[in-house]
Amino acid sequence: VWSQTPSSGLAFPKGMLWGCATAAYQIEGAAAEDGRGPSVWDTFSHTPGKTHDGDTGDVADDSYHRYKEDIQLLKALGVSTYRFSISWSRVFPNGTGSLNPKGLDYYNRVVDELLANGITPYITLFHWDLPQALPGGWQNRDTSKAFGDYAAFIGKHLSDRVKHFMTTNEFVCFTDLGYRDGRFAPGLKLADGPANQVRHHGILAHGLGVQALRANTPSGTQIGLAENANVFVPVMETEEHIKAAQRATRIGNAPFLTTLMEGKYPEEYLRHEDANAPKVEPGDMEAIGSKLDFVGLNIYTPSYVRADNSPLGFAVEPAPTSYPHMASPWIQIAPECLYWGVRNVVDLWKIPAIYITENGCSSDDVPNTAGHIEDTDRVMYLRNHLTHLHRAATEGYPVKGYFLWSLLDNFEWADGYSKRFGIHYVDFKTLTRTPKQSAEYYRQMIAENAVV
Ligand code: GBH
Repeated sequence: VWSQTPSSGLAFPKGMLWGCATAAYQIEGAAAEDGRGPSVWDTFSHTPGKTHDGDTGDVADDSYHRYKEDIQLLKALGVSTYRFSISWSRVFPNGTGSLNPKGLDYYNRVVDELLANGITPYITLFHWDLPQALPGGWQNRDTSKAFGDYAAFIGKHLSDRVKHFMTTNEFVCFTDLGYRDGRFAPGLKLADGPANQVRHHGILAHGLGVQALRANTPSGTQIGLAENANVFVPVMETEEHIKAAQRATRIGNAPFLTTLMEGKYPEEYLRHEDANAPKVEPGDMEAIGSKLDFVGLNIYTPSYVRADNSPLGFAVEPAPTSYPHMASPWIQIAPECLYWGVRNVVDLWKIPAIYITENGCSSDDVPNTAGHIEDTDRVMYLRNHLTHLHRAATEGYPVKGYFLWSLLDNFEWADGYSKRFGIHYVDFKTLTRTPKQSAEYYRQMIAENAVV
């Protein structure tokens, strides 16, 4: 129920969806319970030196046992939707082959509990926790096929109640960061050729996943993905720099979103990679270019770009060291990224529906003596980003919903528990959840359907 009288002038269009996002390995815990098989993130986090303080997702937020409590937190916020991911190896401990019925049961219970509380589930099939048992991981083309089979199974078993699916989350994080930089699981540092092949298997998995979902869900099921497209903000809002930002968006996302949207690798990318370009088999590009019902954008921070006379016609401006950032140094605060992130991709590719599938930030949250967490920096971050999203929505860009990252403090990958992204504070000793000031802010915003 949207209020008709927002206290600010910044009301969102009626029907705008508000939600929170999480991911399985970051919140569930119960890593070895009820037949779950290990994922590459279990292996990686248990390898000395790979995560902050050797933190692992063994317990995380224990949401596997506390999901009902977490759904009550969502309900108290008044959200209409919740984006969460399925742990592939909880359902198929070996990635392929035999089902773990208790794994599927868990997600059935989560979906039913959400629906009973009036919250619409949005499911991500893959948020980086690849089953460890799949030989060669994303280096092996068979993994893309295994993903298609897994997608078909989930589609078949959940689409009676779930109407929105995302195939994968953030290609660059499970391909380049895992296989080229080695900072994420599985921690490899491959050369360009094999690393580009890993990228190809990632987007192929998405494509096969879309095809499998289409074939195994009722028509009308909405299928998309969640992608951290690089966002380029023009240094000034003038025509030449706006065009430069668009060119940068196309080239700066070449092997991922651009290839999905155009159904082929851009010539510029193939020329640049030359002998290291990925090997493509017949049918791959057709799958990869599958039509999507929506594109989900995970947006935290952009790059500034200006027009220039170089062959590509743009230059990215590096941030000076004085540029302000949140608790995670990579989150440089540039709220316009929510506007330009949406505008650039819609102007380029005429996408019919956009969701912000993640936006949020880390903060050095510390409970005060009364136990309150006054995360005024997170509130500042949210208010300013939402103001720019409001601009996109009111200019007619098809923004359908917004998912705040994250519902809870959780396992922040290589940063372990040292970075808190939640609007609920989690005491990682007692696992108690406490709403932060930002939760109160978000609840009010949702109630008014307006920036407050
Ligand atoms: C998203 O990743 C993820 O989808 C989500 O799981 C995650 O919790 C959330 O955002 C917050 O991070 O430290 O300079 O080496 C965002 C993509 C990739 C951004 C890794 C930070 C490390 C930068 N992230 N990157 S640095």
